[in-house]
Amino acid sequence: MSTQSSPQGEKRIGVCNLCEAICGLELTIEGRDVLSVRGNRADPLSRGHICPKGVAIADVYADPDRLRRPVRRVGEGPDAQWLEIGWDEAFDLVATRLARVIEEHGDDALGVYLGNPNAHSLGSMTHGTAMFKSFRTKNRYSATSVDQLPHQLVAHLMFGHQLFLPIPDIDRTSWFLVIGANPMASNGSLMTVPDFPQRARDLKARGGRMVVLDPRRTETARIADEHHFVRPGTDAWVLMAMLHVLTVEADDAPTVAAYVDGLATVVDLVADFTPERAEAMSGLPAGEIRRLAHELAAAGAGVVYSRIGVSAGPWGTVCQWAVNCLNILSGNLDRVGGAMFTTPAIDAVGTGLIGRGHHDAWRSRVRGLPETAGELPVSALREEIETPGDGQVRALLTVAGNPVLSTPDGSRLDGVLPGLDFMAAVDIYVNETTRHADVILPPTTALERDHYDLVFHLLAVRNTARFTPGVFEKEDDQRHDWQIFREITLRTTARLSRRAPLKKRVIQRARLTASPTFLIGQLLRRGTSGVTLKKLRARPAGIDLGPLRGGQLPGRLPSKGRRLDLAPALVVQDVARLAAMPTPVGDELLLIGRRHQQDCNSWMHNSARLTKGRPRHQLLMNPADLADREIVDGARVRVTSRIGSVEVEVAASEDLMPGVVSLPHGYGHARDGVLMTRSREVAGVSVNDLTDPELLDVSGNAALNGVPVAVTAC
Ligand SMILES: Nc1nc2c(c(=O)[nH]1)N[C@H]1C(S)=C(S)[C@@H](COP(=O)(O)OP(=O)(O)OC[C@H]3O[C@@H](n4cnc5c(=O)[nH]c(N)nc54)[C@H](O)[C@@H]3O)O[C@H]1N2
Ligand SMILES: Nc1nc2c(c(=O)[nH]1)N[C@H]1C(S)=C(S)[C@@H](COP(=O)(O)OP(=O)(O)OC[C@H]3O[C@@H](n4cnc5c(=O)[nH]c(N)nc54)[C@H](O)[C@@H]3O)O[C@H]1N2
Ligand code: SF4
Ligand SMILES: [Mo]
Repeated sequence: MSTQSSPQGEKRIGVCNLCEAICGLELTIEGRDVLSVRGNRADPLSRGHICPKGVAIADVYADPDRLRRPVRRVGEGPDAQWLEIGWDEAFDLVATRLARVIEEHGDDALGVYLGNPNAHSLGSMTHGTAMFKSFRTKNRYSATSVDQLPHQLVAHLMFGHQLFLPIPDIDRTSWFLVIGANPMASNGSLMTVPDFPQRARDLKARGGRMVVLDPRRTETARIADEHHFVRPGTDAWVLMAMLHVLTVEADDAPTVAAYVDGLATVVDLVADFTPERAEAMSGLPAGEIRRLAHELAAAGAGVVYSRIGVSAGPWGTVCQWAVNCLNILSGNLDRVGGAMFTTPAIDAVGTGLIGRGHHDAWRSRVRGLPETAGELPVSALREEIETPGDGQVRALLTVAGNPVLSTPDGSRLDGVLPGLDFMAAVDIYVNETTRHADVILPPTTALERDHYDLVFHLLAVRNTARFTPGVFEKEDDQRHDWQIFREITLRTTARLSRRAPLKKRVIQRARLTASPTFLIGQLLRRGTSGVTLKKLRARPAGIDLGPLRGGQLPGRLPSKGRRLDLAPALVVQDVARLAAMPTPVGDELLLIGRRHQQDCNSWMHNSARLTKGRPRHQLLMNPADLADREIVDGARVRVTSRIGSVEVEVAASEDLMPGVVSLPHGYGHARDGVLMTRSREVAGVSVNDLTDPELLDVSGNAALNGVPVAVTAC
């Protein structure tokens, strides 16, 4: 821990875990107070970058609404009271009730939901994973199926591992096509890229180009060299047409490396997907589609990147597959300036720490939806709780998640939670979801725990390693999340009549008892980078392992036989479904999401610092669409989908493609029993009261973008 005392407080190195950019922080603290937060210039990855949320990490730490000790709910709804209880009592209560449900109704009667912050906590990666393994339920859900599931499924099918994900080499590319991502607001996703604004300026300065396809002229579109509107949900047509140009229309027959199978199938598949058909579907002119394909082919070092606007759409899987194909066919996979694979100090892929993935090993009970990598689509959670019968979910454990606001038809999920026999939450707030829990177990937060990032070094635009000890010591009556997971696992399994063999139990206990930091030390020793925990402790800003390295394929392909499958059967079938999609009629409105730099999914609205000033949850709508409906800018409108309706203020914006409206997610806080003072004032409405659990990509990922809606004056 680097410590310097001065009258103005002590300097400490910290790390921000609020988004995937994992910025290094320099904090000034005094006693238990944070005096200031800055970016750490010495950090080899984030180089001093920080956004407004990084500063607000101090607000989470100091928030009086944050839970620090377990609470038990007494009473229901608006009259509910929360009683503080001791940790021992809380662990026993949770273990007893979970075990009872499993004993009486079977393993699948326990449902679990893992929220986004799990990926940002070391303890969750090491010990949370072990806890979930110990529950043998098929009713496992997470934010993955409202997010990046198509990326993982496609990586599993094409490369042989769900997390062997190609990352754009933004620092060396000369042509960067960004589809359905807004890194100026989100700071990058499946591309850990702290300081995106500077890296984008550097791209421009070396003569490179950035092109953005998005139904909204976003902050990223504004700084790009080119931006084109694309009708929501039709990117697959554009990408297929670009593949058509690179193959069917090319002067020379396309070639791929010897380790790539399936080229002929791809050429067949894209034969009818002409740029002209793509224009009719997407609104992007055929000539532009051809030019973009030619530019990519000629770029020398170019890369196509797409994210949640596309992966959380109706054709997420086809789109991610097509993106990979474009990078492969243009010769940009595994090449400097293209789409590259990281070589992190702890290689969660190569070491098998994270499984390769699988698909359709079982299906959900009610709707028959296939699992992916052991998870069912969260769009199926509500019906699994609501529908009686064998395997019905009767107890729910949520960890760092708020599915009532984050998943489709959230209000109906909200409505069925009180019917559970038992619900427990590992969370730091009484929020829209956890207010239904019988018990909430609050862990320590980012500034109070050690961190090594097992996930985001794997996805970063540069290879680095960093270990950050907790900035503050935890108080005696606090628990780290890994300690909570350990206790729930050991005490629940001890109460079950089905017992694993003694040897297995001894190993499990030993693993759960070792701290995450100890495990990191071991994992580093298993790697080949030469980085050790000791070296990392001596260099708290992090160790630079250099730029991404090309030429790693086929040696590092995780698939059996080190082959790359360009034409997985699942994708081939879904392309047939795409081909049958009717041409849009044009007069319906399509709803998409958006992220604002100062929002953080559903939970940072409790920071006064991040929520002061003008509200930013309005429905954005093109002035022409408003005029058609005789609605004035600023009016209250009713937005209605097949699922429900919400009332919200509308803001006219030329930035929206005509026919498209946008609402951010993570709002809708003014509900009985939510104990988050500032969030309740911010209120807003939840876009997921409009999104539809029936609208799914073939992977099971929710199609949150491109939802048909009507907008009327109130
Ligand atoms: N319509 C629409 N819906 C979306 C999206 C969209 O773009 N549009 N985006 C989707 C995406 S990408 C995601 S990732 C999901 C996110 O949705 P969720 O998975 O529900 O995650 P959050 O909204 O981030 O909620 C995080 C919860 O974790 C708690 N928390 C914070 N830090 C910690 C911690 O350290 N430990 C524990 N135990 N708890 C903590 C917070 O109190 C909060 O309750 O939303 C999805 N929903
Ligand atoms: N400030 C902030 N940063 C965040 C988060 C946050 O809540 N706030 N959340 C974090 C999380 S969990 C994630 S997963 C990442 C996500 O990171 P990004 O993927 O960059 O997420 P968004 O900013 O929502 O960008 C998605 C873009 O897709 C566009 N879009 C919507 N529908 C379509 C479509 O059909 N086609 C095309 N081409 N574009 C479409 C939207 O207009 C939007 O600009 O951000 C992370 N960072
Ligand atoms: S960009 Fe992300 S990691 Fe960096 S300070 Fe902001 S929220 Fe934190
Ligand atoms: Mo996400």
